[in-house]
Amino acid sequence: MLDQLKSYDAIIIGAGFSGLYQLHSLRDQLGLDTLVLEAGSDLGGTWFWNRYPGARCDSESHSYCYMFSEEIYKEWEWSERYPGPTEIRSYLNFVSKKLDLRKNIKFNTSVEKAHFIEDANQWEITTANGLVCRSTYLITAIGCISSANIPNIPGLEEFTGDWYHTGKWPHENVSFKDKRVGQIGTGSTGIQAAPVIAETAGHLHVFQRTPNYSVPARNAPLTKDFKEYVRDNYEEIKDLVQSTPNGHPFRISTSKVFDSNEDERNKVYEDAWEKGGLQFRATYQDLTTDKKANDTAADFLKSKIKSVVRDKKTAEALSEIDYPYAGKRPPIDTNYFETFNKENVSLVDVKKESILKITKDGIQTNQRHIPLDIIVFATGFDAITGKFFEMDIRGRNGVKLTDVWREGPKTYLGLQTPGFPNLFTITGPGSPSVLCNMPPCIEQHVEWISQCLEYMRANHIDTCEADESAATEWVKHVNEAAEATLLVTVPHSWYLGANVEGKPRVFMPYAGGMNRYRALCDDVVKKQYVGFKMKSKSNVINAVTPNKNQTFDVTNQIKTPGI
Ligand code: NA7
Repeated sequence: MLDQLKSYDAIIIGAGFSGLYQLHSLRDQLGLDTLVLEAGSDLGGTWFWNRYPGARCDSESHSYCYMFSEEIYKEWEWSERYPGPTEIRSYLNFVSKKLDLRKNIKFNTSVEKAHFIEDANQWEITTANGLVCRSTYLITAIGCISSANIPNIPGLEEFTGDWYHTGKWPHENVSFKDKRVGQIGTGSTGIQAAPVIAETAGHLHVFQRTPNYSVPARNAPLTKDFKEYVRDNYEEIKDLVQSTPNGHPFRISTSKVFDSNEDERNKVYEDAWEKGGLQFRATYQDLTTDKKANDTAADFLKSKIKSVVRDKKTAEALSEIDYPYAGKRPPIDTNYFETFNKENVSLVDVKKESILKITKDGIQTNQRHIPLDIIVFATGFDAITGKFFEMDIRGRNGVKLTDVWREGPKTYLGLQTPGFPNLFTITGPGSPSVLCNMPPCIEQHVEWISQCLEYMRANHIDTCEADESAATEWVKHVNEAAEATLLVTVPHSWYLGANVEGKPRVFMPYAGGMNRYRALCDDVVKKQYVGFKMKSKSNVINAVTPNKNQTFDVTNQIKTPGI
């Protein structure tokens, strides 16, 4: 209770990639009195919670890191092509030590309420452990996939075995040795987890509702040469990740699928398959916008599944995919399809054999009872907005964020919501976020927010708040950008909120590309924060409403989605 009603310049919620950099930026570059509140007992954000078997980042390590400091970039050496949670946490600890960040972070401190107090022009934050404090600026750094989605399957409370959600994995070792394990879910997480669980489980039943495409990750230790390349080419790598639509360290091809004949195409796909990773979707520029073009990649990937999986029925169930490749988040894997050739692994095709309930010792389908010792829910997240809704956030006049976002998140640039002054949302809905490699998105948002606060302080501005009409225009544009792609054609995608019962079906991330988005945000700054209301005391200093031509002139460039 030491901090009862203590006031800070800025409070940041979350100590993952975004919270840590935002802290450094506000405290060390702007000199603001800044506090970070973190629910976990240590830093790491996503990587604090996601410790499930096989967990690994799908972005390549040399781009899944901060680039704001050349010194930090060069001092750290990644060991593998794709880093796992332990290495990422070590990296974040290294950064935190170097910048002395821990002293401004309160761990085990989960924010329950954040209310804007109009008279004081401050946010009042209340935490689950009884802390109440205030700040002028409130910045959410809560991640996009941090609210676990545990499906409402009847009977879970009767299950006498152990069960886990991958996104809230215990910190102590979970042994699958000789156990009968049921894994529900075959998204990016399930596809990573199954091969590792199968290594020791007595039997693994993978419950699949929707089959998924996957490309081999081809993870490997980084060679000495590659490490040298990374150290020697900091500027070049940084320019690359900041200039691509998806924030990854590779360019999307400028060729279109039907510029090549079938043999040439198959060679391109084969090479990409061998190379592995998310680069597969960069093989042609129209893969994510043209269904016919996409079909060629989809057919190639389906044929790969059939060539790997020996049991015909299983291969059929794994490859009967009725949506475009990369229409949902495209997973990458290490021996996922090969795992189904193991004696101790079987696929339960939930489309044909539906789950009726969980019993005290297993899962009852419409055809049989499957006895289980452990259930693993790899069932994803209430993505992007879920974590916001776990908190009671109220803006002007006590208006609740849940009410403003009831029909879908309403933001301007994913950075602010009208009616919520001085609340900034790093990688918030309406920004590229999950369609991109996260660290470059985070850095762009952190730097934009810091620049905005610097501007406010230099100009004696007390509040910055998204203009209602700017937010309306932006939401329209977010939809427009998504509709130019195949992403909106997949009805069961979590980008659309379709995985959570009762969630509005609205495409949440910005699909116009990170490079495009960065330019738009820079343009807003150049135009003196057009679309944001900047107020000093009661005087409006700047309330420029964007006009479409001025701000969102993107029509011929939005067909470059991040994913
Ligand atoms: P995802 O991609 O949302 O995958 C969740 C999986 O769980 C998916 O296969 C779902 O099937 C399945 N699911 C969800 N509810 C059920 C029920 N009730 N019954 C059967 N199957 C179910 O989450 P991930 O954790 O894999 O990945 C999230 C992100 O984390 C990922 O994109 C990376 O950015 C990292 P569905 O497809 O909905 O039919």
